[in-house]
Amino acid sequence: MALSAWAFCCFLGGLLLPGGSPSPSPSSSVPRLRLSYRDLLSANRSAIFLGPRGSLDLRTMYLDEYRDRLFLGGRDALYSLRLDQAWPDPREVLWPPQPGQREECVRKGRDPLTECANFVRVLQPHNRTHLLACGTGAFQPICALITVGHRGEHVLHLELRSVESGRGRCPHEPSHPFASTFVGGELYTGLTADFLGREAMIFRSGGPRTALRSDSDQSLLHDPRFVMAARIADNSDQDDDKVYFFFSETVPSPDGGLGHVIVSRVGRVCVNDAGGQRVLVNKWSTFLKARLVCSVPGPGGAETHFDQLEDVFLLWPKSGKGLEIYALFSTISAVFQGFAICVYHMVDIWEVFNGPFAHRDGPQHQWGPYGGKVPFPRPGVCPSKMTAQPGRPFGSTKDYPDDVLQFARAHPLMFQPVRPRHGRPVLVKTHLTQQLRQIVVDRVEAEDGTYDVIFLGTDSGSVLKVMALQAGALAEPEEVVLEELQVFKVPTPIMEMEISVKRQMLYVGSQLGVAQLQLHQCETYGSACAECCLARDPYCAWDGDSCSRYRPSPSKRRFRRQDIRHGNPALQCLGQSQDEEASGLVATRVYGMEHNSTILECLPKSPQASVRWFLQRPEDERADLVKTDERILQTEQGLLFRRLSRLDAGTYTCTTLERGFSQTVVRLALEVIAATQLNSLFPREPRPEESSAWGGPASAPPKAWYKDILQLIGFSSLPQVDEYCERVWCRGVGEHSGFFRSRGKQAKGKSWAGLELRKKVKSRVQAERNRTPREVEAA
Ligand SMILES: *[C@@H]1O[C@H](CO)[C@@H](O)[C@H](O)[C@H]1NC(C)=O
Ligand SMILES: *[C@@H]1O[C@H](CO)[C@@H](O)[C@H](O)[C@H]1NC(C)=O
Ligand SMILES: CC(=O)N[C@H]1CO[C@H](CO)[C@@H](O)[C@@H]1O
Repeated sequence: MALSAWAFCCFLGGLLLPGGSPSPSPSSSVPRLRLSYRDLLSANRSAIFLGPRGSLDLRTMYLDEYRDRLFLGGRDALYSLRLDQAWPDPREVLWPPQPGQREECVRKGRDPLTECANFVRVLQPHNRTHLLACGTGAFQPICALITVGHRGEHVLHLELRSVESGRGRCPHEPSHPFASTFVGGELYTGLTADFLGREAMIFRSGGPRTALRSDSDQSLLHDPRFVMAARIADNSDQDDDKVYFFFSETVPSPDGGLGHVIVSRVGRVCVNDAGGQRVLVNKWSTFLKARLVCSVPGPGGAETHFDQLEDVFLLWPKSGKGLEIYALFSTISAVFQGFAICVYHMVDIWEVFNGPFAHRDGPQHQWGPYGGKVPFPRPGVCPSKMTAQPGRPFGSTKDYPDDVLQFARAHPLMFQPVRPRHGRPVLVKTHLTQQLRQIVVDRVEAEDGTYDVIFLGTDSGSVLKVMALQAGALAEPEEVVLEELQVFKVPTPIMEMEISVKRQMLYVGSQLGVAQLQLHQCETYGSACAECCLARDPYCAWDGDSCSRYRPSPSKRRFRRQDIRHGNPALQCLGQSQDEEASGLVATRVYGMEHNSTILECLPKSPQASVRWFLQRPEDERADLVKTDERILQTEQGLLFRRLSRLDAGTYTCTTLERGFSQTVVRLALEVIAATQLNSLFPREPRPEESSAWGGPASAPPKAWYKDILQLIGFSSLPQVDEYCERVWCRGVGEHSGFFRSRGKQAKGKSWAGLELRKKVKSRVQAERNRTPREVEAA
């Protein structure tokens, strides 16, 4: 009774705890929900494709929303999966290197297993029936057309006649950073295009036009790591379309010292660039780049920079302008390892490219804004209606005056850097046990606003689902980690992530294979309004019966309960509470042996909740907070008794408190078996042939408690004995350390009861099952 009164008090937010000091509520950067690989599979939240050989050695992925298919590029093979039905109906096409090339590759000293194969790294839509695929070809890149059929057909076929050299279109190395995009029949790539991986360039090829490349003497690119390439229309004039590249570079230290620093860049070229006529022949004449800054302002103007670009996601607006670019950065500082997410507005990038060019008089000089006269057409501007004015016939970059091309060649860098929205990251993550590799963002409409849900792929095969809540332009964003999803069974870096908003799915690729993951599964959060509300997942809302997918409806009637900003169930779920029901939870009977150790398990769904244990002894009126000491420890798994005393018997209630909301998770009635009882039950090891002795006069166990045990276990369900033992009662000494280690914690308790007892109970139960029903009745 006292317990439910307490729960009621806290439910209303007035927080005064009866006795004991509350454990501090863990920060919200801890995932509120952690789902294991097995959890995800068994709930149908995810499905995995590893190919016929158990690993694809995946390098690239192309999500084809038009055809409802997912194409995968692996080692010596390509795959096609159907997305429009439950069964993906996988198709495979084998594509090894050209004859003799594998041997040639090995002969040149490359690794036969990890390098001398055809790793498919390019999959781009060629036309309505074909894809362009390129692979490393065992260090001799090759490209080919792949017949994939019209929409509705499911074919996959390599056009052998189309196989040709892929030099410039695909790197030689299987893993070197690389970006490509296919625009107007031509492939744009950012890569190192030679065998030694030294000649970095942006390359365009594949169409009727002559191939175009970066000028190598110019050192436009310093050891670049390309992350992404995409066509972005600057305005409605197609002539002005550009392909943007996102990458990081290693440049000489700006202070003129000997060292090098890493900086991140956005670079661009005009789609209609044709190179120069006398200068920059077959070279880019419109290439420009600018620095992307992502830093946290510190005291006294010192800034912590996140300079290594890891991944980029383009968040296209539903309509019109306003492209936003989400970028994931890391630091490579020796002091600490951290990650940051910065958001850039495309308009800010344009502004920087329209601003001053960076200039310096010589390598030893400081960079400054170029102050002289800039020639016309302005370098970096695409030939279009704007440049082709009467009397100024600049219809192609080949018509550009030499001074324009010379200027472009000498000034590829903009003076201003691109700064992120609000001037700082939306999210900073330090002290992570894992590294972040990939980012995907979904803009979700919820009851109280629009939220960007960020999916982060880690290097340990998991995906974090995160929000950065911004209360105002100046306020520090609040990080909310909704879920941590262990997508792959073994730790493996996530290399590719694609979102299908249409299907509400995320496609997650690692070297092993690909996982299809639902963006949300609202029922996982629980079956109470408060649980749904505490989850703060903008995809989900309480509909009166269950936690289900939230869909914005035009009518303003408020029948959906959701509170993303505050996650306050007290306001949302008044009259919807199921807490009373929970406090009426029937206690489960559990047993522990005197002088032995035991654990009362309580695993709250949310690690953000603080756990409290209450004990009501048989003679007590009310429940009191359990006092912990060296003998009784509160662990992440539950209440651990290192040495059980008879006085510990009673009803234990595990409650959680989260955002002022309290819940009963479990109720356990602990009975303590006296050491003397134990001996009388199992005087000697029973053997199968002695089974009829069970219940017989010779060894009749006089106490009633064993019946309870067997009732709990159930005669007919022997496998549950193990499970039961595992959970509450008898755990082997060797097993318990693994149990804790798997959850990243070390328990202090060493002695565990029950390995012996478990064996005994098992053989007893086995014997019981072997008996005929009549024998049971007779007993
Ligand atoms: C998962 O999907 C399979 C096949 O579609 C179905 O048989 C099974 O019941 C589903 N399981 C759950 C928990 O939804
Ligand atoms: C796509 O390109 C291939 C190769 O050039 C060609 O054979 C095929 O007819 C094209 N398909 C369509 C629909 O244009
Ligand atoms: C498995 C185990 O540790 N059992 C112990 C339980 O307590 C009794 C009495 O102290 C011991 O004899 C058992 O060895």
